[in-house]
Amino acid sequence: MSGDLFAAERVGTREPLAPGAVVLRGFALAQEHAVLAALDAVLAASAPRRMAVPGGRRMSVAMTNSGSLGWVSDASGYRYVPLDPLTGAAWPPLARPFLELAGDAARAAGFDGFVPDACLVNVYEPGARLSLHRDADEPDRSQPIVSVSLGLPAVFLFGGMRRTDPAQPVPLLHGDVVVWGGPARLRYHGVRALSAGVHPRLGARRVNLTFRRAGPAV
Ligand code: MD3
Ligand code: FE
Repeated sequence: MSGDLFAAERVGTREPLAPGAVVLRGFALAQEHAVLAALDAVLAASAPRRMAVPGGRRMSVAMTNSGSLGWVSDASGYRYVPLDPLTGAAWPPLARPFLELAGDAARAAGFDGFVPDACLVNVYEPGARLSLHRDADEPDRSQPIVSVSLGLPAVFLFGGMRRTDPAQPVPLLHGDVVVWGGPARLRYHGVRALSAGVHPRLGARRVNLTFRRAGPAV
């Protein structure tokens, strides 16, 4: 019960991380059920899979996509593609609850008119992590990225413009949304190894949605 009381206190607050980057606590909770239903449809159509990276290893995070473009990685590199290589079909489309949440969060962070064309869905099981990287595969850097955390809690690492810059740990809970753009768009970031646990709706998993504009600038 006390957990719910603390949760109610965080929801609706905003925490600036740096110019261009803000955490909107609990921002996805108002549309939680519609967003989770849309997520279920994506997971059923294009199963999450641990992709290979150049060099041959596989990522510990399983990934899938929604939208007209999806991010993939294999031995030959990273890119956005219109078809799921596993099914040969288009990625499942961006459902209205996804588009509304992404647009509303971007607007709340000061980025009006954000219309994503890609949503990368990251599925973490305990132990899965994302090492420090930048999101630099999108040609239109004027557009922000909107990140939605669902399921088990995680510690996000918010770094600087160089890989070796110190990274600030940011705990992210179910329903938290992070928007980053402008001067923060190319900062290094990562996610610490997920701790064990069970979330009432998502089980022993964390799911992160990142909404992006991956196509050419409009
Ligand atoms: C970047 N996903 O898919 S997004 C990714 O939680 C990715 O799965 C992470 O990085 C995840 O590429 C984290 C959240 C995020 C938050 C704030 C940032 C990324 C940020 C600030 C600056 C740069
Ligand atoms: Fe990233």
